[in-house]
Amino acid sequence: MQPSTQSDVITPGTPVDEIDREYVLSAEQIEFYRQNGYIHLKAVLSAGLLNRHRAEVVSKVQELSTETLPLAQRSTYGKAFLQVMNLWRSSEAVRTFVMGKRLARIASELVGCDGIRLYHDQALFKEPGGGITPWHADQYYWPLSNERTVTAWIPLTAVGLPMGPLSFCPGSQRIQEGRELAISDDSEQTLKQKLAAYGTVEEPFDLGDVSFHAGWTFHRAGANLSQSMREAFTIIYMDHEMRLAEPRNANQKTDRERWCPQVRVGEIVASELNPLLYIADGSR
Ligand SMILES: O=C(O)CCC(=O)C(=O)O
Repeated sequence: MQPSTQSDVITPGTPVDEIDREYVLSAEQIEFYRQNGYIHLKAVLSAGLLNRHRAEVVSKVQELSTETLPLAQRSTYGKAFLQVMNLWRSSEAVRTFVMGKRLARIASELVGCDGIRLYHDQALFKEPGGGITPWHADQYYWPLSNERTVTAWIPLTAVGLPMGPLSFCPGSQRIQEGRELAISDDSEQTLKQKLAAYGTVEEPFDLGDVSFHAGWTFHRAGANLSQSMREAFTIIYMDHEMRLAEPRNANQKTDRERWCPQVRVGEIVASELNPLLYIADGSR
């Protein structure tokens, strides 16, 4: 994907915070996402904004991570990253970032829905020497009624290839086989073989780049071979009219309790944890 040029739209006289300002997507970029199930966008956020966000996220991960085992004693999942979820609930600064309309609007336009809600956020910090993130599709974990979901993967520093940037299998959001696999050694082995014919796109990320991938797009990340922490923050978005589906596996039952409290099967997933982030008519 060729880098897009930065193309903010600012109405004269109405200062808008960067995190709410529009990032104009071209029709080609939207088409690229729909064909390939992911897109890597350039210059979405400024270094200043990201550095401030990074400082807060790093301190929250230090405070809230419950991982105590040395890398060598962890499972494949545990070696992949330190994972701290829904930071927007414990930090006002992260809340402002996650509530921002800039990324939510991109999500809405890529998915093709007229409003976006939050499913949840998470910090995914791959430690120096941390292992691979095995091939998987996120929506295996989610008790959601349709495919209108998208994750923004936001590196908080530049991420070169040795650090394990997120990589994607283009077009794999249409593949049904392998959707039943949780992140594991098995998903890595099985999907590596199944997806080989489709290829993998693995690219370094500059600071400011953000990728978006669909819930059923297969993706992975390499090990962190560098001496630095690979710090990524993700926001998972869903169609604002998404409904709760009957959980289809144990992981979906856990997700339902964690991210959709009090929502009943068939209802719109609009608990206090799922705020409306963007509406195309301008009302939000
Ligand atoms: O950051 C990683 O290593 C994995 C991220 C991922 O799988 C996701 O955001 O869906």
